[in-house]
Amino acid sequence: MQVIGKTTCPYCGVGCGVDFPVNEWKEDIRPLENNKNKVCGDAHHPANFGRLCVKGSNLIDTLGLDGRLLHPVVKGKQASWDTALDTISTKIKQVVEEYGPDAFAFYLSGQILTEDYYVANKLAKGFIGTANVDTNSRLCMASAVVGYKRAFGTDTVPCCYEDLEQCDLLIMIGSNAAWTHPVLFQRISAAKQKRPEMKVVVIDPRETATCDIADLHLAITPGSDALIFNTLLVESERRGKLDYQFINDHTNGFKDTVQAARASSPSIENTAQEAGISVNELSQLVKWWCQTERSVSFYSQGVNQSSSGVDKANAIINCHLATGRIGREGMGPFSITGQPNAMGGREVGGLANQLAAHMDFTTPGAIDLVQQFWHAPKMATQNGLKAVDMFQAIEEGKVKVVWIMSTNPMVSLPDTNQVRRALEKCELVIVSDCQMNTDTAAMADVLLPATTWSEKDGTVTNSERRISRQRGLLPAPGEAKHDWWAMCEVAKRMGFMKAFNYASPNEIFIEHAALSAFENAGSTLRDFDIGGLSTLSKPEYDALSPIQWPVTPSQPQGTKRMFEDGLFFTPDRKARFIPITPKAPVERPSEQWPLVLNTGRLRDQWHTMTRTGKASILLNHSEQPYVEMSPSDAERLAVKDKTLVKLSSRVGEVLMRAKINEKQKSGNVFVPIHWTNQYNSANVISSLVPQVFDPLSGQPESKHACVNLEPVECTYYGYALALNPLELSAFDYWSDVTIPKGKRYEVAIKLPLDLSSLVHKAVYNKSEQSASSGDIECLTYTNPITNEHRFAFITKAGSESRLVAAFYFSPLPNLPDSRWLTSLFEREDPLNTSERIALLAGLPADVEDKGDIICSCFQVGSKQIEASIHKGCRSAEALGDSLKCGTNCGSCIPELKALIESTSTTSTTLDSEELAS
Ligand SMILES: Nc1nc2c(c(=O)[nH]1)N[C@H]1C(S)=C(S)[C@@H](COP(=O)(O)OP(=O)(O)OC[C@H]3O[C@@H](n4cnc5c(=O)[nH]c(N)nc54)[C@H](O)[C@@H]3O)O[C@H]1N2
Ligand SMILES: Nc1nc2c(c(=O)[nH]1)N[C@H]1C(S)=C(S)[C@@H](COP(=O)(O)OP(=O)(O)OC[C@H]3O[C@@H](n4cnc5c(=O)[nH]c(N)nc54)[C@H](O)[C@@H]3O)O[C@H]1N2
Ligand code: SF4
Ligand SMILES: [Mo]
Repeated sequence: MQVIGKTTCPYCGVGCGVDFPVNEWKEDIRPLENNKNKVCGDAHHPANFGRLCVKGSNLIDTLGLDGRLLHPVVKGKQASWDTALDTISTKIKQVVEEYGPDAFAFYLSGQILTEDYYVANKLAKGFIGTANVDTNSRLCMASAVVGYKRAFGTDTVPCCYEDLEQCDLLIMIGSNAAWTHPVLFQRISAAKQKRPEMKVVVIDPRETATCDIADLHLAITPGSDALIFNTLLVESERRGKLDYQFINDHTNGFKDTVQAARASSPSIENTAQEAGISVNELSQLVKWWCQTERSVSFYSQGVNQSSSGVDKANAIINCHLATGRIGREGMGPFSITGQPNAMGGREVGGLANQLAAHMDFTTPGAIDLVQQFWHAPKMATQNGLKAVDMFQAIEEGKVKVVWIMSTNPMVSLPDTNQVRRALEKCELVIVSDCQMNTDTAAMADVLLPATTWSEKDGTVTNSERRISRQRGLLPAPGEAKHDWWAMCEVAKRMGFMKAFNYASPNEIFIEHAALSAFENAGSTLRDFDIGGLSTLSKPEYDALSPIQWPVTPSQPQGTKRMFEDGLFFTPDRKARFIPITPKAPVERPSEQWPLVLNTGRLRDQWHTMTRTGKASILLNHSEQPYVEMSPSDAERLAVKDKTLVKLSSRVGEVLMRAKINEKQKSGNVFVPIHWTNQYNSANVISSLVPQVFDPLSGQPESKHACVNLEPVECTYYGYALALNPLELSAFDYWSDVTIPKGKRYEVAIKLPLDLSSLVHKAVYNKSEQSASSGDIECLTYTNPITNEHRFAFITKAGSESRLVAAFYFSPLPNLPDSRWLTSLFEREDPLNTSERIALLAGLPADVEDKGDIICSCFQVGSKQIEASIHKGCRSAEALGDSLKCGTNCGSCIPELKALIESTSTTSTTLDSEELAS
């Protein structure tokens, strides 16, 4: 009988419940290869009701131990936990004594559990005495937090997921939820299919997969969101749609706010022109907004990651307050969270400008209250350093010890060259990670092996305030330990025995819950109150069902929606309007840096790929980084599709492949954020983003940098496949594309080199395990007309020959499909004669070239889909019936629809690169 463990997905803030097949796993053995049991969506979890997206469905493929950090490392050498913990605690004590508590800093993550966060926050703010506790949520949620706090006096998401299904108008601002919150997007799509009268508007400079369900897409000039919402406010007033009762009874500051809105957005015509959209488009949004009571504004990084992100958030919230569309079914300003536990961090107070449990340093009496609760010897008394400031202070030598936990700032902070300089300068860099080789781990003095998803035990809070359990179902591999444990051990070594003597995450959680209710006057002072969970026994905690905070004696089953009573958490309990004067992004295009760089996410990768990069299936959708540009920019700059280009800004430069897309606005380019130096020859896109941030929230403007783009002449494009890792330093560009077995790289070479010596160097430099060159035969093929070159290295042993490595080069970037070659590494039996011949062609005549994989779940490629469309499949459902694509997680449905549209209007072109073998 199969035992199913219930846990929560470790990726996005939707927070889906996951059913995990537990008894397929044995102590220390991970039968990944034989494990046919996939994880499934938990049918009873209120976030997903059984659905999972493609990242969630493939979780098991990311659990292999390859690349896992399995023991502590101190100064490059394997060490015991004792040595590592002593090194850390001794150094923290020393710098704190010598330079004061602010010489220490934690840089945490919205991906640690609430219990981890709580321990870090307590140790730093109550025992070491510094508020230098910041997190990657600064790059993610900080503007949304400040927006809510300015308006409501508290950091509170008023809505719940049902509101997205119940509304009649959904405005999605700077969110590509089809790729970034896929299960929620599917819930929205299903609701819209049921009630086609429900309107969806997408506000995004790019036409994304999310536009698939949009009735209206406003492709605004980047950064012009606040103008649009000021217009909605002005027009709501002009058309008599304001809720004066609500404004009078429950808010302050309306008059100044509407005046500021009138000043910036005097007319629809004016705003349309400034925002780069048509008057008709904007009029349509205004009309729908004015006539639709049940409206939700759903916003994400296109709003937050801006130098005026807080103002954008308040411009949105103002419109909801003015129309009284908050605290009721199907309405409200809904900031969607990115990470699985960014919300938990916010609840704990794990940001440098928060104290604890929804209390700030400036909240009257809060420091004393927390000190009393923690019995804390040394309270921090004022805000600490926010992420970017923290890394600047490290470079300036003010912060001397930094403990980085569950985040990869060498990839994700803006201006990663600055981050490198800072970490090089820092006296002790501690990195807690589950993976050994990350760009940040490479900078560490002490590496601590962390347990990760499926091993960790604790809670996370999703975007609708719902607290769910992540459960430890697998044993910790090697010497990996829980993050909370490592911090408690350091705290104890620093002399704080009693306060950090937790035996389990349950003990930490109930303390956190008790603090939330401590002297909270029945939750009237602070809305974050989970006092109702403060007495959970271990079995109760282990069995905890998903529940939305607040959880109090009066709301023991949790709380779906906030502010239903119109009472906010300001001193007079009224919400505040904030007058907004829209500001343009800081960097302006110039002659030297003429293009606007926008960065964001892809459907199948998670951040810096340390986990999703392990699953070959998840690399099929996008194999390598690219810069997406409009056809007119490409023509003007003489850039051809798939060729190599150089992108540069005032702080860095990268090389990547061009992807020409008519959905990209001209003057704007888009680059995915995921690739790191572990997977690619130096293409970290954040190295181009300068450290510009919102002065109120400290959140970087990661969606708007100014860059130059130029073509890079290449003599050859190609790919390399090998059983063992290749030495690729002689290649100008390479990208590692994970395959089930062996290695595959996409490569490019600028100068004409001797290809034969290049490939021999690549194979022999590093593959000591492989047979010596005497046992390996190199087959070659050159086409003098097309200037294509192919090399296949096979073991010589006659009929037993197997593929060791293969290289394909062409002056053009279109190469034959390598899937068949890749599959040879997975095979048991040796190559037969016709296969040996086919090696140099890339594909035997009887194997189908599927094209780019569109449906990851069923591995269906674009060429198969196009063929079916030509045979008459004219809907996603029809394609699903014939090829199964889109019938599992549904993430590819927007792309299927796009293919139907493009294939139906254009005739297919034959791939000129296909070889007659
Ligand atoms: N597949 C996948 N899903 C993820 C993640 C992942 O790594 N991979 N990460 C998770 C995390 S932590 C986060 S924070 C979320 C982020 O989720 P999203 O915010 O949905 O994702 P992004 O791709 O960062 O950006 C969203 C959109 O903002 C647009 N944008 C850029 N500038 C502007 C502007 O000025 N105005 C407006 N209105 N839009 C603009 C971009 O074109 C982009 O399409 O995703 C979460 N989900
Ligand atoms: N240019 C640009 N930059 C961006 C963004 C953008 O849109 N554009 N988006 C920003 C946003 S919204 C975000 S959220 C960040 C994300 O950026 P990061 O936080 O830097 O990215 P991750 O890859 O999620 O890093 C998580 C790390 O934690 C490790 N890990 C996983 N589980 C555990 C665990 O349980 N314990 C420990 N100790 N480690 C663990 C992983 O292996 C990985 O190394 O990027 C930000 N940077
Ligand atoms: S939508 Fe996908 S990534 Fe997000 S929590 Fe659900 S399964 Fe995980
Ligand atoms: Mo994020």
